Amino acid sequence: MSESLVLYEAHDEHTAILTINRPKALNALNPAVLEALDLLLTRCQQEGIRTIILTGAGPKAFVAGADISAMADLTATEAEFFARSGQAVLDRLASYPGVVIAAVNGFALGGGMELAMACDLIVASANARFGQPEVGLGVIPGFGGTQRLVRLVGVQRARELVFSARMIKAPEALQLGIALEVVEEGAAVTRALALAATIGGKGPVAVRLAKEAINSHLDGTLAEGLSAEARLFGRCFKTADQDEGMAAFLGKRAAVFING
Ligand code: DAK
Repeated sequence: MSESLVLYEAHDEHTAILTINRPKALNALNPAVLEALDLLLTRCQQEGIRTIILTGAGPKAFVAGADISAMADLTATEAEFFARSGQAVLDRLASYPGVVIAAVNGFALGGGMELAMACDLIVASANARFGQPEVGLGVIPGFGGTQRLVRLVGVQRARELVFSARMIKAPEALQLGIALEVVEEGAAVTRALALAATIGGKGPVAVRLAKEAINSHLDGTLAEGLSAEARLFGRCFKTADQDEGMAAFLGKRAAVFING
């Protein structure tokens, strides 16, 4: 059997590292990789994984884009299907009931940048390179790049990056708000694990509901977002974690959350 296209490593009971594993093709995304990722997201959910760290195999690339050789001969109908199935996997990442951190360890181009932007947080190594080169190939970003990039950097800068297909280095990605942090080369996964540990000490239900509330801002108006926030805030008060978190504060002790 061929080696797995996406590797699964349980770092601890609640944290998994998923590694896109096609280093010879700079981890380019083809339908089989997307399917493998989709299956592993199901596994993560079934196993109660609260934080997923997504990275690329090898020192050179996170993901250098959709696989150009797999895309070159697509018909318009097949291309639309490919785009929709890619978007579906990225939507699963974006709405995963837990935190997803992209550890970008090199090129994150095209579909690779879109994959990173579908994650909740992006930690970039100093050698990370981001870009949406699609117009140079005669296509547009197809995995949500025209939408998520606008939300991260604003309309005008997104236009400039997409129209010019300009590749940017880690410091600019940090300055534009694409990367949350830049760490030294090779240290992105380690830093992501540290973030996972910090988040893991908080109320897991509250973190999930906070993600849902923040995402609802992205999908609608401010009024809709505030309404969702109020609803989800109310839901917290049905949880044992809320009782525990507040009792622990008042009792001047550390909270022990049960994720319920
Ligand atoms: N696809 C397939 N193979 C790729 C690849 C890619 N995206 N990127 C790199 N590779 C392969 C190279 O072909 C090479 O393979 P061999 O020749 O060794 O067999 C190997 O990885 C190493 O790459 P290089 O030799 O080129 O390495 P360099 O260091 O010289 O250059 C590079 C690294 C990242 C600058 C360069 O490889 C490069 O420019 N790669 C292409 C980057 C790119 O254009 N990415 C965007 C792809 S387009 C849509 C859905 C989705 C999308 C669009 C539409 N719909 C269906 C509508 C998304 C599109 C994209 O992501």
